[in-house]
Amino acid sequence: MTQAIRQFYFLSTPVGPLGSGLGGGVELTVLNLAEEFLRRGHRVKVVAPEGSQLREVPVIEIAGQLQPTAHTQARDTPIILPVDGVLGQMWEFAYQNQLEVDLIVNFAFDWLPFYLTPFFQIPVAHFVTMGSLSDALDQAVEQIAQQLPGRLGAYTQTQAETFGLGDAFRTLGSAIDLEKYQVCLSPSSYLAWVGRISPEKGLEDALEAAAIAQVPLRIFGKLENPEYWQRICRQYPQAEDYYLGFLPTHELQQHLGLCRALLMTPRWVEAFGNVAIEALACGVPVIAYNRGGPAEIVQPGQTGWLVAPDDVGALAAAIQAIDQLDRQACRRQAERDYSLAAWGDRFEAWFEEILSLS
Ligand code: HBI
Repeated sequence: MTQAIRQFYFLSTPVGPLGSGLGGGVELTVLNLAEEFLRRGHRVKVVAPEGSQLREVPVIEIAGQLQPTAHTQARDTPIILPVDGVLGQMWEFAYQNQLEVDLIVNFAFDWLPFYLTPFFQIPVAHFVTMGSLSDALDQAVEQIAQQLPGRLGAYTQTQAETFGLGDAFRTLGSAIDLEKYQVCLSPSSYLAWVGRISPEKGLEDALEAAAIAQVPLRIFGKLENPEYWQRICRQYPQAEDYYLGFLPTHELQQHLGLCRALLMTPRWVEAFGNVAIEALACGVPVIAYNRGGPAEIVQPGQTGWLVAPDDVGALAAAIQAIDQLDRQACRRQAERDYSLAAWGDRFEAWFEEILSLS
């Protein structure tokens, strides 16, 4: 059945311009979904802070003060709306122009878009990009779950469960452009760890497990927290030599493909964990704590191992059992579950369901 052509506004995160990296994983999500929907013939415009770049995706740039990031605040933080903040300006634009589109999709992890939803004539869908972080947002999400069922989307079930709202969320997973990743079936001797170098990502556990297993490690990622990195290097002097920097996808996937396995050691509930599917796309199995998004991605004994969270000894034992895993099966799983086409179908079905109810 040919899909109806629809018109969308995608309202991006207010914490930074798209392309700046400040928006983390949600930048990739907005870019990939907009490109996939344009490929399908839909009309998409991304509303985002000024300075946003999105290749050939139409962007409506909005001026205003950037929104403070939610993931560094306490649970009981009051709602913050800076004077002339970009978040308010983005939603003012959406409200004034709502009749131009069939559906508005929110990608901001902020209170305002949820609060405003019932006042719009046009339906607003919310793709929630992190687990529960604040009481204010939890309440706003719960309001939507009760008043407008079907309007909430998330990456994974474990992420959705942090809100304690039963099956109020539709889980959409994530995707990557598989053509950018080549399979490597003959790895070298080292393991990989990929991610922002920041406490919640648990890099020291990967270093400890690699030391116990006596296997070298390669570290890739943004040096987000320098004082934390200094602490790591004092505790594990070899970390300096292991660190290869924050690489663009093309170079990262070349290094990643040469790894025997990727170690994922998240301390928090990782909403998804795109690095896991990047590794699988290169034929690299994933050894991860059984927590958050990676726990829904890894197929134990096939494409990786899941171990008890924070159990470094169990990580080391899993490293000894890498050879039981199948690198071809890793690539096959990426193609089956994490292609842009499969992911685009899931979003299209979600949006059609909302539009059929509106
Ligand atoms: N904080 N206030 C706020 N709003 C966001 O949209 C937001 C954030 N922190 C992090 C973030 N988005 C993204 O990096 C994650 O959603 C992936």
